[in-house]
Amino acid sequence: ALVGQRYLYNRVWIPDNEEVWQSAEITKNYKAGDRFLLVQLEDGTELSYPVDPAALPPLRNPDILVGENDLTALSYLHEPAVLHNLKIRFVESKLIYTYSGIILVAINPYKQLPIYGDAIIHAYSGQNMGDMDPHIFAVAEEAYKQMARNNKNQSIIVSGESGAGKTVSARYTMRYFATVSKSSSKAHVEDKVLASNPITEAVGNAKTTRNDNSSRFGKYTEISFDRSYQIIGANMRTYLLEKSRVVFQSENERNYHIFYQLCASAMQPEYAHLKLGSAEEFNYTRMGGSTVIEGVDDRANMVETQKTFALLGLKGDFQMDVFKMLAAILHLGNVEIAAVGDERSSISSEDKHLSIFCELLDLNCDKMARWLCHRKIVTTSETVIKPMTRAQAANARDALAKKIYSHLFDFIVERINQALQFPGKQHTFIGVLDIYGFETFDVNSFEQFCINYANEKLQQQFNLHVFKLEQEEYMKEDIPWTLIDFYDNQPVIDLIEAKMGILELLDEECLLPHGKDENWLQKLYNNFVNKNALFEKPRMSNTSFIIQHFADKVEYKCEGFLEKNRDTVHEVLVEILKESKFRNSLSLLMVTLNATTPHYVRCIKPNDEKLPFEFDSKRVAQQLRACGVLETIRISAQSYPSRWTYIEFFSRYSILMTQQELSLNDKKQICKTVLQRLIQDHNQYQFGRTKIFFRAGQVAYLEKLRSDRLRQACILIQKRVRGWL
Ligand code: AOV
Ligand code: MG
Repeated sequence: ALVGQRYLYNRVWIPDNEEVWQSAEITKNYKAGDRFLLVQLEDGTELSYPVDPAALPPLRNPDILVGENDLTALSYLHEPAVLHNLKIRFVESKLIYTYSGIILVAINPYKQLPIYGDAIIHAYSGQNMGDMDPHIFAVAEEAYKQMARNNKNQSIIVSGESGAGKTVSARYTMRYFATVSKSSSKAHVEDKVLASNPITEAVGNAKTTRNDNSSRFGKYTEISFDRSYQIIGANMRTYLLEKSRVVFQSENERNYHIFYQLCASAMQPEYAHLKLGSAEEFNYTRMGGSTVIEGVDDRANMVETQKTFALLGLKGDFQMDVFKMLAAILHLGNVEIAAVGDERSSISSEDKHLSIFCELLDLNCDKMARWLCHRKIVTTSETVIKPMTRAQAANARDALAKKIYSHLFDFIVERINQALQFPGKQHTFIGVLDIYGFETFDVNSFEQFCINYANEKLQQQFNLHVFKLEQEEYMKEDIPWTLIDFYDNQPVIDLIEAKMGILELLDEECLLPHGKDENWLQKLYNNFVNKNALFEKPRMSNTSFIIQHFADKVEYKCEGFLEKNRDTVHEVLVEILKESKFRNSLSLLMVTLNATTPHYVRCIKPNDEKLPFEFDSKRVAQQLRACGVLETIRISAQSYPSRWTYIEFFSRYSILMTQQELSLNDKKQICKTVLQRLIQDHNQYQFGRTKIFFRAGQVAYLEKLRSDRLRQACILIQKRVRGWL
């Protein structure tokens, strides 16, 4: 069929090193078996382009479809079409939002746009998604409307890579709900719900090389509504805070914002007892080399943080306790550990920072100094106390700092949650998920493994949802159920979480008294190399493994996996003891999400320089592949991407209908007869109850027939006119 269509269309996309794809026109008809395609590029250059007969270059869409606000309306659905459409909208029309079926694609403009005011919120309120320009508010409205119409809980799932705009999008959806459901009577419930954002950002966000305000944890906020669909409170669950940042930051990165806010306010008398100074004076805040962020005033932000705490009812005493713990962590990081020979270490009893640390937390200083440099080993027969080397002791000190911070973080979240509980019974909720997206760096460790595993689960949830929706639509339209080959990432998930999978082997190794990262890795090699296609051993390394994720291949370094896994296992245990339920689990999140109606927002970072409206095709293409947009497109392309009602079809293509066909009085029957005549391959469409379902490429074909007919008609008219003259 493609070869046949080749005669009809001469506009194709060919790969390009810079732009990923470039537009070209075929100048000589392609014949089956040809190894070269003669094409002309847009700048006029002629090119002989080598082709593989099995994979001819993708076709361009007819012009009427370019700039569509829904990508799935494109007739040819493939990467170049999607990329081109997004680019035209973003660069030429400055439109950052586009639908891709049920997904909202949001491209970060890196510029404040006047499209978020209350007037715009009210304009979207009560409207239908299809009637308005794509917008984050349209998604929020859709969730709100479906909640009210179906009495069902909803979720808004925001994903995308670091700096793509997830947190900003999540904030806007929350503002939308706060605005449309505002009631004058309540005690600023909406304001309090919104106030949870700046607080969690102060303690859970930090400057990274990719984003000055990067979230270093995942967050699911459930906004509760009563029977009249007004906000009556909220509840947050957080996931996987990056603890290592408390004690270590890479170059040009910072620790959590709150530390700098506190240091910037150190001179104020009420903080004198914290004995702080500038952020330059503390190891834990100066390690990244730069303690300030351009355009950010840490001191002013401290005032805001305090105000927000107060708004939530978390008053002075509570705040001071938090600040004390934070100051204690900074002092702990400055405690000096001296080596005593090769085997031992010690801390001077004069150490100023240790004594401040102990004073702030009300601890015994001598004991602390001793236990930072020794460890207790309990065996069945005896308990021995062993000295630690300087490196081990420094490690223990950092571990303590991480532990204090992560407990403090959980404690703050817990208190915010308490502050967001109001009297009144929750009728329904809308959950907003702002998680970190799929990550791959030069060196990937346990953190990336967990993040990518979480994304793998989200992707699966998404695939199943799309599949279910398709199925429902087919049933509604009485279309025989045709099996679509869906991409299913269950095999990767199995590799990770099934019995004897990567995680179980990791847990087992952690339980062994002499468990080692390398031994665990060896077991992975033994179990999976050449046995599981999604697992590889890198050719040049004995310390890493590669997983083929749905988005990309990622190489993980095994170093530190055991220790970090123990840490999470241990925390889970602590959690269980504390409140007999572990809320922080991924599977619980999946259960929640599955019980809601999901709405998806995929954020795209258009360039790495944070330049306004700059579209780097390479980077965008890479993200479209990774975030599942192309995957949905592929699912659409395999099923019936274009759906037209009979009326729509009739009015657009009546020009293609014969007098005889038009004389039939049943419009639906006319459409059927015409289509059967125009497209011989009956597998290319299906007649539903109210709509016609087209396979990819068919609408483009009909458009071509239509424009040819119009042109003929024009010529005919011109001839007649000339004849009259
Ligand atoms: P992220 O949440 O996706 O990254 P953010 O939401 O923090 O990314 O966005 C990063 C920055 O991009 C923001 O601080 C804004 O400057 C800008 N930005 C994003 N969306 C918009 C918008 N709609 N309009 C204007 N500017 C925007 V991370 O948390 O690092 O994965 O972990
Ligand atoms: Mg974020």
